[in-house]
Formats: sequence, structure tokens, C-alpha cells
Amino acid sequence: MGLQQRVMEKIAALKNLMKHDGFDGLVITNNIDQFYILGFYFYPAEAVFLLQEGGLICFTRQLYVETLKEKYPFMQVIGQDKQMAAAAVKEAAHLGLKRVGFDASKENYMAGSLFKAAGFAEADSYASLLRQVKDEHEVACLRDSNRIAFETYEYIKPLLKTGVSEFEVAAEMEKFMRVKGASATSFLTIIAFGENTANPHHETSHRKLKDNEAVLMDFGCIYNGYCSDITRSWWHGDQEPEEYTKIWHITDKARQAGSAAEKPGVPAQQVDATARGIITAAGYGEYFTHRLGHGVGLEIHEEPCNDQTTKAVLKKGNVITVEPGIYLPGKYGVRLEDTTVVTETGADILTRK
Ligand SMILES: [Mn+2]
Repeated sequence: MGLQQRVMEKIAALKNLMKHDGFDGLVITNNIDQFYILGFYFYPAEAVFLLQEGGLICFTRQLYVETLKEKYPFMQVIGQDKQMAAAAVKEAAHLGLKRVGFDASKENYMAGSLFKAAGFAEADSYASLLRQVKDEHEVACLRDSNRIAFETYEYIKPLLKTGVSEFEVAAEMEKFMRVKGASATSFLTIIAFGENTANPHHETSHRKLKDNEAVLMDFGCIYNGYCSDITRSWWHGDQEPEEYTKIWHITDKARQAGSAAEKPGVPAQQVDATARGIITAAGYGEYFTHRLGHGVGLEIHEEPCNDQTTKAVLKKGNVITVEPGIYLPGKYGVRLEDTTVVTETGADILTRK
């Protein structure tokens, strides 16, 4: 599918949601939503989209105008270095639009107030809603991104020698991902050694690796706009404590059961409950202190999330992480995370080759 067709499909899907709620116009100011629709990366506050029956109008900085006109000949591009939101309001009036929506949950106070004053109405997060279900192109991007993350793990594991610091390992991994074509990390790389592995969101530090201690790494990259997310844990040295081996295998069983529970129509809550049930039955329930996982896409944390209270029901094309963990304070912890895509019959694991 070509670029124009992909953009047209997204526009058609947005228009359906708008029409259903009685809108004949919609402003989109969030740069990630803009990337979702167009596949073009604006920094925050560099563009305002006005979507209406006649098509998509893009108000953006002058410096982008020529590039955009060439790449998107079907889109109206208006150079506007300042007050893009006000220009969109003016254009909506000029076009005689009757009811224009804006995404109340993402709008900043200034632009939101301006839209309100112009009579625009609060709309649901249509783009967020659509972004939960990935199309083939998006799944392919996520597959590439997660494959790079997996290859990074395979690359770095044999290089971990006693005396190396958490920062050194993170730097080496980030370089590897960049060379593979990643534009950035999808979040701050977590490298944890020893007792640091017992902290689920440890901040990478100058701590050096010693013989016979735990290693945990949680990281990912952004490739073609899409985020990857993977966590691996292992013991560095040949004197692995029995309890570490035990919690590693319980966590691994929970990870496998979690992705095996995924299927269209299954409540995301049930995926969490399945994996959590294994850890609880093994007596470590109180040491699994976070949700099982979250949606991933253009952002590292998206809907649907799989925790104990979510109302989400899995659909084909949802991409979610399964990341059970057991953390023994002061000692060590284990987390194993895969990023998965819900298929017609189950789930496919993306964090592999
Ligand atoms: Mn994650």
C-alpha cells in the first residue's frame, strides 16, 4: 500500500468517528497523532491539522511547506509560523463548518481555551482510539523495531564482563541500535546490576558489574516511528543462587502463559490475571508489584494496557507487552518482557529474530 492510500485510509477512519459524533470538522494538534495520520514527524507545536469533508488542511511552519506539498500533493498546506490554532479557527469559519471538535484530553490550556472560545466542542481522542489497532504496515514497523531490540540483546550479552558499568553497557547498546537505523531509544535504557535489579524502574548508573550477580536490561528503540520494548534478566557468573533460578523460571512461565492467553475477544484483564496467577500460586504474588503490560506503538505507553482493572477487550492488531517480574528487595529481581501482537487466533511475539 502506498503512502497516499495509507493516509487516505486514516482520514476515512477519522471521518467516520467524527460523523458518528456529529462533527463536520476536527482539529488535530498532537504531533504523534499527526505522525500517525501523515507519517511525517513534526516536533510539538509545529503544525495544526484541520480535517473536514473537503480534506485535510495543514497549518505549519513555512520551512516545511515545500517538502509537504511535494510529498502530499493531495493535502492543502498553509505556511503559518505563528498562531496556527487561530488560523485554523478562522479557516473553519470561512468554510462554514458547523461543529468542530478538538481532543480535550491532549490539548494544552492555551489552544484549548482558544478552541472553546471559538465554539469548538470537546471530542473523544479519535486518533488514540484508532492507534490501538495496528494495520499491516504498522505491525511490520513494530516487527522491525522489536527485532532490532532483540538483536541488541544478543549482541550485548556476551560482551558483559565483570567490571563494566551500567552506563557503558547502555551506551554500547544505544550505539548498536542507532547503527541499525533506529532514530532514538523508545525510553531511557534501564541497565541494572546486582541489588539494582530488585528495583523495577532502576535508573542506570555508574555501578560496575561484579562476579556472580544478577543482570536486568529493559530497553527499546524507535524505528520508522515505532517503539520496541524488551526486558531480559540473567545471572552473571557460575554460582547462580537456587532462589534466583527458581524465580527466573516462575517468571518465564508467567510470561509464556500471558502471551498464550491473548486472543481477540479476551479481556486484557484476563491476560494479567493468567500471568499473575502463576506468580501468586508459586508464593511470590506480593513481589510482582506492577501491571503485566501496556500497549506499544508510536508511543512507548499506549492503550490498551493489561492490568487488573482495565476494561479493554483484545482486538486483532493490538500490540501489547507481557512483562511479569519478581523483585526481592535488597537481593535481586527478574523481569522478562516480550512485545506481542494479537493475531486472528492468538498472539505473535515480536521480540525475536
Ligand atoms: Mn514495557
